[in-house]
Amino acid sequence: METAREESAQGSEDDAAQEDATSVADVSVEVATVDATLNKLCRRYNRRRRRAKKIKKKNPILDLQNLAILITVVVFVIVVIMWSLLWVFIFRRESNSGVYFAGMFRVANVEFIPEYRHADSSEFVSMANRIQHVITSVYRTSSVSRLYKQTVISDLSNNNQGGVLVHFWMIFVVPHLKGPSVCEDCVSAILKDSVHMSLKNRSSVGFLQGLPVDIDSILVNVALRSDYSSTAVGSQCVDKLYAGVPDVSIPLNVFSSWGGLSCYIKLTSAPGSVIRLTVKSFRIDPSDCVYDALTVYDSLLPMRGMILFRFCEPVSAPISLVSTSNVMLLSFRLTQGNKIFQGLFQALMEEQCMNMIALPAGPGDAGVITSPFNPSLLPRQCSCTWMFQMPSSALGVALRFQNYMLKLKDLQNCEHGWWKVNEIIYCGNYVDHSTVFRIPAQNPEVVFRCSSRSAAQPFSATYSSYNTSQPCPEGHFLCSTGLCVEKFRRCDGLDDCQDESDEIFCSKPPKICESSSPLHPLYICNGEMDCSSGKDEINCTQETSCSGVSYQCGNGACILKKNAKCDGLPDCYDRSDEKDCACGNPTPSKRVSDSAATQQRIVGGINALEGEWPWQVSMHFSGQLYCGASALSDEWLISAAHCFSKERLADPRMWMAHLGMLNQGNAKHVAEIRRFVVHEYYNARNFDYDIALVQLKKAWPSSLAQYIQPICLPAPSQTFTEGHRCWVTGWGYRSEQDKVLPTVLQKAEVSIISQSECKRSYGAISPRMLCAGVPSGEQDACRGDSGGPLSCQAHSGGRWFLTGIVSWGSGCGRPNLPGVYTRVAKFIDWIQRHIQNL
Ligand code: 4AZ
Repeated sequence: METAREESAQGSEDDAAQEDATSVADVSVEVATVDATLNKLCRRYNRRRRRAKKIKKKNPILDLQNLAILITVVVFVIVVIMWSLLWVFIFRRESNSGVYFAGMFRVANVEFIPEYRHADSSEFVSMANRIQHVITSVYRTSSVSRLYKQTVISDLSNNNQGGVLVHFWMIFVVPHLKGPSVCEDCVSAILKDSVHMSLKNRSSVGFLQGLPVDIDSILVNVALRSDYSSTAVGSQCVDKLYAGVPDVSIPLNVFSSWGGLSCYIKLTSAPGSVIRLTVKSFRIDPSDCVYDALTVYDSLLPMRGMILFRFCEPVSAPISLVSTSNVMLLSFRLTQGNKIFQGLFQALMEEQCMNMIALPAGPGDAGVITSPFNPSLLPRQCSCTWMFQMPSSALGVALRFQNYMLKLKDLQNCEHGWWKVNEIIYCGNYVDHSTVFRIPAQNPEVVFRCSSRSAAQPFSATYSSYNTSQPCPEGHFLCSTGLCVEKFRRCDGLDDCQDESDEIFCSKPPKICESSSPLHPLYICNGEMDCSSGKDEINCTQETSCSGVSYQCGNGACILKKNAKCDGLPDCYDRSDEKDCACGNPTPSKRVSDSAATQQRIVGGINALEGEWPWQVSMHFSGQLYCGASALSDEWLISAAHCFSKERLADPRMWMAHLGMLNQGNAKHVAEIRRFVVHEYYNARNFDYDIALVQLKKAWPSSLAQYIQPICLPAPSQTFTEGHRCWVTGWGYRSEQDKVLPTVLQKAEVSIISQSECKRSYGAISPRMLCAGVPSGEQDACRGDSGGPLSCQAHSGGRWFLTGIVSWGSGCGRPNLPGVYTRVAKFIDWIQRHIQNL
């Protein structure tokens, strides 16, 4: 076919060549008659066209080919045109994106005039122009000059340190590829360097083209374009309020008619004062600040480094917080709905926190020291000094804190307060119990500095004198928390010291069953027959005084039976112990072959069976398994705080919960997350309070009850004595060196380890922690299992309880280094405070 076409094309070319030769001869002969020649040429041209047509008719393939070429050319041209248009109008525009910075600095030696408060006054405009000009010339002569676009002065306010505080926006236009060249640190450094070069006489004020700028006050933060446009001059949603007279309350109310918008209120107060904001009530949908939020800034622009506090949950009891200087910004983000904020603000004169305290010699509390502005939240920056004077050198000062504890400072920074007590440095930390800090000196000086990034819980401490040679009264034991407890409480099975220091290294209490003296409380009604006569397990439903080892019924009465909850027997008079027990009872699954069930896997684990752990959840961050969790209800999961506490991990939109799953990727239900409730005392250094609740956006459908089921929460009194066997489950690594996660859910059997033994292994074990493992270490949890359950049954066939949450450990599967779990029984009140109707 192809050869035939080539041949015919060759033939026609020869004919044409022949004709051309003839025509040249013809023209040369008949040169006289032009008309005739033209006629002849026309005839010849027509003849040639007819012949060409004949050839084309003869060859339709050639026709198609030309058409194809034509179409290709047309399409190509269209694509080129469209691509050019796209590049010109979209990519070119997008590849030059704006980068926005919010900044502030103090202009010293300039007197503030009230007209500066109004952006439309000529005084503001003239001052703003001057500052704008200075900033512009700094950046126009810097390494980022080509990217710098403009500076907009947003606010001029009077400042407690004197001069004028300037808040400004800076805009850079950056081609995508050059993005990093306008990093926050670089932009900030350019301004600081310029001031630094002009510093004189060891002062912090440098002169930028005659403008006296305080280098210590410079702060530049990258910000959102939307923040710029919504706070810009002329925005509909910015309100400015001023408190000129101290202690006068000015009401602040925001209603849902603002719904769906980002609105701002800028507060300023007279120089020398600070601002106290009181939130009386705030009605929003709790959503981890994703949808509704009030963010309070210690500045007049939304600067990340100046966040004082974020309200992401509804507020019903008043909370107040205090700014560091005389400015504050409230940024409301409210979605549609009935959202209401009610509060007030007032100017307060700055406190000089310097106290001389002379203590009387007698016993008992002599007074109270508090954090500045208590009960307002602890400010971001503050300093207080207390100088105590004791009447005798034999006496020292005892400070009894409510929810706070001082610990010797180590290499790390203090996050919740920095203390200097007689030249020794301590860090403050929040705890959920009281502590006593003793200073064995006659005239100690105690200095406190706030050191948190945002406002924190306030503290107070009662002070009293104590005898330095005998801190506790006669017959008392000194706990590591500084508390004094009666000696007979040592080793009684109850955590009287709040840090178990009265319960560690106790010899195992003897089981004296025959004597008339009472049996150790550990053995009474713990569900195990400790005396052959069974006397330790009789009359367990009889009411007793309430304590940490008794079960509290719904009506408030307490019974001796420790594990009364959901054990199938109504023990409480009001039968409340058997209420809400639709949990921890997996539907029996078909038995799998023994070979599958005994296949050795991770740190002694084996494949779990379908439906065996229906509360097990796999938490995926950015599409990857990151942690485990357990279902508590159709809307709430429970996991470890460390899974969600870092900034990057705290965004619920990045997470998905996979429920009713045995093999990764085969979840019966995948749920979006509404919010995380991370324990407020979670300590990232030692993993104390490592617990978090996870609220799903939507409840999982009840039709999946066969595959997804909640686990039972233990009662606060629940005890599983050492050696009790439980199971840890998860899709975490199978060894420390493992690089591949298992597909099938793994389960490993581990034994509860006594707190004393756990402390022997690790030292710093808090009462909120629990160890479980096997001496060889062969069965253990590992990376990826965190947040998942340690499930325990009181007896075979009984319901399963969430005794622990996988938290930490030294490596995985190491001998005598068991897994450390969050002790869930310690958090029942906390869980119930956040999940009503559980
Ligand atoms: C972890 O990194 C982790 N062997 C969890 C548990 C254990 C160790 C590490 C316990 O998530």
